[in-house]
Amino acid sequence: MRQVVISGSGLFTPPHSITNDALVESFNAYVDMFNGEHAGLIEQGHVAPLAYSSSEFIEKASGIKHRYVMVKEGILDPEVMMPLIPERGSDAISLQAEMGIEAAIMALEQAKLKAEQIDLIIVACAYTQRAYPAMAIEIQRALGTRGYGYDMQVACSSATFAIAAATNAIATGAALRVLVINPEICSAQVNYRDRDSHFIFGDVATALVLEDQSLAQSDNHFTILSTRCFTDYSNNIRSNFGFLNRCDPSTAHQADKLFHQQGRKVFKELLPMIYQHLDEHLAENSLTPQAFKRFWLHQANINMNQFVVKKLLGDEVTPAQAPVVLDQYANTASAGSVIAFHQFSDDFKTGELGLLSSFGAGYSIGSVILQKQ
Ligand code: CO8
Repeated sequence: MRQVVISGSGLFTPPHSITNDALVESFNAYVDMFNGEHAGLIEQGHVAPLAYSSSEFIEKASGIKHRYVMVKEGILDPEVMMPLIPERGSDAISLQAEMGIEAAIMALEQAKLKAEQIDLIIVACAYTQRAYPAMAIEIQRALGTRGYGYDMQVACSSATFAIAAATNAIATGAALRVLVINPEICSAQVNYRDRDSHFIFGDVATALVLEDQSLAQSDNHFTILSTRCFTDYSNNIRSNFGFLNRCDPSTAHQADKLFHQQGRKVFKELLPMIYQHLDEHLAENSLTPQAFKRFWLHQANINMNQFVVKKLLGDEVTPAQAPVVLDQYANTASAGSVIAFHQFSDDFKTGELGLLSSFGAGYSIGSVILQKQ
């Protein structure tokens, strides 16, 4: 079996920035508007009044301070509350492909590779902007890579599941060099009128180059020692968006087509699954948590991550052991742990171990054990 390495990573940060305060101000303006318009029904007890959001709550409950978005127009307008993204013609490059390409170019540069040396692209993210043709194939054409490409969706675990798929493809010889790209346009899926979730997500794109170690042209890489994937069905994080929506016009535009979740339940149910998954993955590889220099964890909630690292390492955990990027980027679905890897992996010395892990809707959990070469 071929040894597989990660030899490059890339990060594309969208141009627009939204602080918690700006988001809360627009949400609260929407609340005033809604409560004003429904004052009579609220007074009669037929409609429940909406409550204000607050930056203090958001930061305390999630650790999020800020997010980036591809298009800001509309999001903060209480009459609109969604990004207004004009549709592009079929011959123009898609928005999501454009984001992915930016990250991919950076990852290729780091790996010292040209696009034509790649023979598989996997676009892995929570949502693709169309069903077909695959975003990966559009990116393949735009970059000039060889071979084939496909899209896959496993919500927040898309990146780790794609790393597992790419590792298997290289190990078995189906491909020699793979680009895994995670272009996340979360802002299109957010219900900015929902107090429980209006603050959670941001947009971003990340990319990784994986290749057969014997072919690697950069000596700065991480060997993939092992990957592990787990799923267990749950409705607690869900979006019902899809082609079937138009087949029932009476419900086609209801809020369930956007992201919604039972955040508390997710927290309680997912944490034990994450502990068990990571325990088993480490045990299978005869490793203890203490053997790891760093945990590049999924970036959904800072409190959740602290539970995970404390369970693994005890109370004495330094920020460098589990870096946080969600304060700036918010939850970026599959890309969060890859952003953390991209920003916090330069200080590794030969032989040091790191663990990249994601968890979220499905439920799904993925983990990848990496060793610096
Ligand atoms: N402002 C002020 N107060 C608020 C707000 C707000 N915005 N929202 C809720 N509150 C209030 C509630 O009303 C409640 O009040 P009370 O106690 O009086 O009832 C109180 O604050 C506490 O509410 P919660 O119990 O809901 O608050 P939590 O402490 O649980 O925090 C979180 C909420 C942050 C959502 C938290 O539960 C969480 O992060 N859970 C983990 C969820 C998670 O990790 N989900 C993964 C989602 S991502 C994923 O899987 C990818 C999906 C695909 C990508 C989609 C892209 C868009």
